Amino acid sequence: MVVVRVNNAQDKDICYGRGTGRRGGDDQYDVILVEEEQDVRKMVEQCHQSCQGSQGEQQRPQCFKPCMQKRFQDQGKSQRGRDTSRPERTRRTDKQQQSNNPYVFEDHHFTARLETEHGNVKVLQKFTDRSDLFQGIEKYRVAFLEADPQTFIIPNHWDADALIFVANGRGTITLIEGDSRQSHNIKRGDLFPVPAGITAYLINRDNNERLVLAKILHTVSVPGELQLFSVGGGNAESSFYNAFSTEVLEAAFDVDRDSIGRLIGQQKQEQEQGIFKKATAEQIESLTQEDKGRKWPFGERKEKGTHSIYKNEPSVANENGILHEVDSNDFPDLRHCNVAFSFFNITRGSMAGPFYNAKATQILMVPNGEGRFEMACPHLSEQDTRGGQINPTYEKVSSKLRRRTVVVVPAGHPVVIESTGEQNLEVIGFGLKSDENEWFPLAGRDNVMSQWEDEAIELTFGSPAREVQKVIQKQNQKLFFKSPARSGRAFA
Ligand SMILES: [Cu+2]
Repeated sequence: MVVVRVNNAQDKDICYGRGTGRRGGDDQYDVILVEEEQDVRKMVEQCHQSCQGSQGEQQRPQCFKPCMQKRFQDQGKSQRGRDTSRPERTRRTDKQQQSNNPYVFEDHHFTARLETEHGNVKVLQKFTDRSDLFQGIEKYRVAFLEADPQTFIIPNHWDADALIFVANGRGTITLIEGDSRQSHNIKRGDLFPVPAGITAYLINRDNNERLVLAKILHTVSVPGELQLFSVGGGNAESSFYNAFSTEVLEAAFDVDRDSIGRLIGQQKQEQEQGIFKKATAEQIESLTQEDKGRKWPFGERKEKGTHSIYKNEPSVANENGILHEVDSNDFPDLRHCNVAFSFFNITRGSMAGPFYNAKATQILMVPNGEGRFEMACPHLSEQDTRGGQINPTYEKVSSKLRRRTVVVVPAGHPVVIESTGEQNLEVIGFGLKSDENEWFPLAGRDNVMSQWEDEAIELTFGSPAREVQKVIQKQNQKLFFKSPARSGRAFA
């Protein structure tokens, strides 16, 4: 899944007598070496710290060098003393791999917050638990909700503002705000916000299809910590009312103890437990009539609406794919959560990009299909400092994509998404921290180089402009292209 280049990073290490003989220049990819590289990086960090300051290496070599030598010796001892049989090594390597590709999240990075026979809510781990690179998006969480046909999800609220995309199925969402109640029918392709603290209930009104919602949540209480508040649906333990003394509840509701039992913990035996409940056709019929709630009397309240991504023309559409985008100009509710939305439908055997996002860190979520992605990341690579020059280098981050894979693409990072399965690849993109994100293609029509003057091209690439132009202008599709396999080439 992960590829890590170690050649440049090793140069420094060789100075301290632990080189592997692989000096820079030979494009070596080797996972085992990553382990050593990580150890060395950690030691360098520790020695910088204990020698006071990141310039310790240059400014205080008398401190830094002995510090490193000592740590190498210590590590050598601890490694000799340790059982270095294969399982241990493999496990560590997996961990190192993970830390070297913090951008991809799979099924096992989700935790079920709610799971019953008729549905589940799965929340992705906190971004900053994975890597410090995600400090900028610390407050955001990602979740999927799935509900069986004809299922009611009991009223609840979260301590987070949610932006929700209907990835599959159709349903009805009802929001309660003070004395106003609004119901909206929702279907595949709809986007809608549910503000923090607003009580909402949801119904899958389809007879056959599962309702699948992809959510981005912006926490408003403890940064990145997400909590659900529920009346429990008849089982006492999972009701927040249950945390209060019965006497308090008796006084608050002005009823006796038995009556309080109806709110918590007096569920009929035959009724199922949990937050997902099967509903009858009549109940669904009644719950799914849109906007039958009492209207806000002053007429100035802003409707918390829904927006279909298919309402406007796609931003890009050709035989290789379709891109739908929604920003706060199309759907003003997005301004509150400061999120731009994209939906890629990539034709089988095609790909999107390379492109990059100007301002948004994009959370890609796969609701359907299979594929792979590649991204260029300067964070994971070392500067190339050979020959007295200092230049940036870029690590290739890549992974397979399948249903529920989540990928973080930080702002500015060039990325390619390829559809490799038997069906189209669908990718949801939540663009965080920018409700009006722009993206720029790096190949094909309108690519960033297409506006450059000839002199700029010649100075940049060192070849005659007309020859470079042939390369820049050859592809005339925009954003979506045939993938390497279909156009007869394979990925290296
Ligand atoms: Cu990066």
